[in-house]
Amino acid sequence: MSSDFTWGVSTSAFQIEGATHADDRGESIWDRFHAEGHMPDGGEPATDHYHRYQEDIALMGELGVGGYRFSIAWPRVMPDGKTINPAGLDFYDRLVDELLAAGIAPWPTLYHWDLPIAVQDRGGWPHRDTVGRFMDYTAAVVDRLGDRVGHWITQNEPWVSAMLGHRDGYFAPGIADWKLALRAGHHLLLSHGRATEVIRELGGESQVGIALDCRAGYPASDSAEDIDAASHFDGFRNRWFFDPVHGKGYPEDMVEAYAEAGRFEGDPLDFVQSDDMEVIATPTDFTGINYYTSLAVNTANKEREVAESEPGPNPAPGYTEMGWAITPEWLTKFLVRVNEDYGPSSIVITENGASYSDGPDETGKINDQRRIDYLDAHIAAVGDARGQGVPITGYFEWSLLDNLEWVAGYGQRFGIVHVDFETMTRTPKASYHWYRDRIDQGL
Ligand code: IFM
Repeated sequence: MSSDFTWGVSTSAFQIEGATHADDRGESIWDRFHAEGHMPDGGEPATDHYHRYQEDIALMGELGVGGYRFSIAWPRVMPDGKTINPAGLDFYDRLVDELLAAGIAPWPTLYHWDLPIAVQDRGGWPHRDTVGRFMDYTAAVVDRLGDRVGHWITQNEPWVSAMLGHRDGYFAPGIADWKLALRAGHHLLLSHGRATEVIRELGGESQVGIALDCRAGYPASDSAEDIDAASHFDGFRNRWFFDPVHGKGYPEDMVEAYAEAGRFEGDPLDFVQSDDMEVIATPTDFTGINYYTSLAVNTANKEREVAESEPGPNPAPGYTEMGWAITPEWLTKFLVRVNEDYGPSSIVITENGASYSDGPDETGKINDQRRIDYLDAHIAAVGDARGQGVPITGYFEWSLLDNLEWVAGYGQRFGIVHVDFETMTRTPKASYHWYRDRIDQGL
C-alpha cells in the first residue's frame, strides 16, 4: 500500500450512533422529522455505535484501513445550539483516542445534516446567523480534538441539505421553497469557508476539505434538447456547489436559468454579501467527492433527479437496491473533468458504496458478491483516473456498517459489516474480507 494514499471507511453520526438522549444530547432536525412521521425509522437505536464504538474500531483495525471518516453530532456538542456540553465532546475524545491507538487516522466531518433543532427554530440554514453558530461549534470541536486530528471535513453534501431538505421537503427540515433552498445552500457553503478559517487558526497543521456529492449527468440522446438538459442538470446538481468552492462563483448560466424560471424577485443573489464568494473559495487541502451513480438526463429530469429503477430488493441487473445505475466509467470521467475544470489541490473519494440487502445464509456467512463487484469496478475507476493524472489521495468506502439510510430506513443496507438490528450483532460480510485484501494490493 503506498503511503500517500488513504484507504478508509465512512459513516455518519445520526446513521449509526443511537443513544439519542445519552449525555444530554439535544434534539436534531432528524429526530423531529421522524417524530413528525416523515420517515419509517428514526435514529434510535441505529447501530448503538455510541456504546459499541470499541468493537467497531476493532473491526476497522482488522480490516486494515488507514482512515475512518465519521461525523460529529452538533446536538451532542451543543444541545441548545450554543452552549458547549463537555459530555458530548467526551464521546468524540474517546473515539479519537481509540482510533489512534488502533493506528487509524480520524477524519471527522463537522456537519452531516444533523442540525440542532434549537438552531433550526432560529431559522436554520436559510438564516445567515447559522454560519456564526457553526463557527462557534467548529471552534469548540477543534479546541477539544485538534491536537489529534490531522484531517477535517467541514460540510457533507451541501446539495442534499439545501435541495432535498429545503426545496423538496423530502429530507429534514422538510421545507419546500426554492428561494430558501438557495439561501440554505449559500450559507452551507459560507459555513464551509468560515469553518476552514477557524480550523486553520486553531487546528495547527491539519488538512481541511469539504465532501461534495455529485451526479455525473449525460444527455439521454443526441437531441439538442437533451444536450441542453444535461448541461442544466450539471449546473443545478454539480456546478452550483463545485464552482464557488473552487473560486468560480455561482455559474452564470444557472443564475439566468433560475431567474427566467421566476425563482427570484429583484436581485437573484440578494443573499450574497461582499466577501462571501472569497470566503467560500478559501483554499482547501482536498476536495472530497461522494460518488454513487450517474444519470441519463432529458428535459423531464433535468431538475428532478430520479432513481432509474425501482428501489428495493432484486434490482434489475446494473442497478443497486437504491435503484441507482451502476456506472463506474462515469466516476473516472467525472474525476478527470473535476481535475481539469478546477485543479483542486487533491481529491479524496469521501464516499462510494452500494446498497444490497444480502443477509446471513444457513451457515451464517453473508455473500454480498454484488457489492464486491460494485466496489471492485469503482476502485478500478479511481485507479484509471489516477493513471490519467488526477491527484487522488484517498478512497473511503460507504459504509462500514449497515445503518439508518435516512428516509429509506434500516432496509437499505450499505455496510460491509452486517448489523442485526434486533441484537446489534456485527457480522463482516464477504465484501469486508474482500476489501481487506484489496487494500493490501494498493491502487
Ligand atoms: O447514507 C448516505 C450518506 O449519509 C450520504 N451520502 C449518500 C449515502 C447513501 O445514500
